[in-house]
Amino acid sequence: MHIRVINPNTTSAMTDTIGEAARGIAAPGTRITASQPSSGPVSIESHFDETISAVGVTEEVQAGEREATDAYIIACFGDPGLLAARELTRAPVIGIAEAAFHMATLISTRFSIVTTLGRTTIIAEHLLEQYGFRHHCRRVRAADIPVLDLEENGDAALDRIIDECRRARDEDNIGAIVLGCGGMAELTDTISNAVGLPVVEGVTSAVKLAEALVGLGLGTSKYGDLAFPRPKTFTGHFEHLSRETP
Ligand code: 2AL
Repeated sequence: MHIRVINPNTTSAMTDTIGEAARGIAAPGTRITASQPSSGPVSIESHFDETISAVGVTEEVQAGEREATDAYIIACFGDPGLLAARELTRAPVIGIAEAAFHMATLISTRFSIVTTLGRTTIIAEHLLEQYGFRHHCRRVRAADIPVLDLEENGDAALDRIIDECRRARDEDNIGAIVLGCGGMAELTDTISNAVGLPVVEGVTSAVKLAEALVGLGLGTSKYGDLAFPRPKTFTGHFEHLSRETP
């Protein structure tokens, strides 16, 4: 089984972290390719960053389609480009936010999310609404760290995340914590040990869900809205995406 894990930002150190976390949890027969767009933001912490990064995500899926790829993971907590990516392949495509939400509801009645910057909490809140998980989540919290601090100031970032997770444990009446950034992929055990609650992380959750879907023979439905996009003309910067109408 070959899973392509796409880091939607262009920081290769974070792509490496994500790839290592995915390989660390994958079943023996699973091969992980970790990739990132060639262009785009170095971190994703705004609506603008998300929109631009989604184009890169679709390009990475198209690259995956040129080789044998059994499943895709979008390893940013806003799941940028998720539905567009699903239109481009028959393989399953899993976002790390939706993966973590599903896993957390299987082991707890209520969870809180601990993410990076305060301004990104609205992105997680929108996804909770969109995916139907709003009533499972007590609170979306921020450790108030820029995404790249996870790579550049790892120890200080970890301390702030643990502090916020302890506040969530003590104040939110929850059973589990969801980590809200792809760059937190390797912190699960450390945080769980420090906080004493189950900690759910999206990259590792998505790998296990992808393996389950592929094992079940399930891929993205090509009926209805997730069918391949209709061929059409694209102009200007996106002209290369044009396809002839059959
Ligand atoms: C993210 C993420 O997972 N990767 C990134 O660059 N930005 N989202 C977040 N809330 O920190």
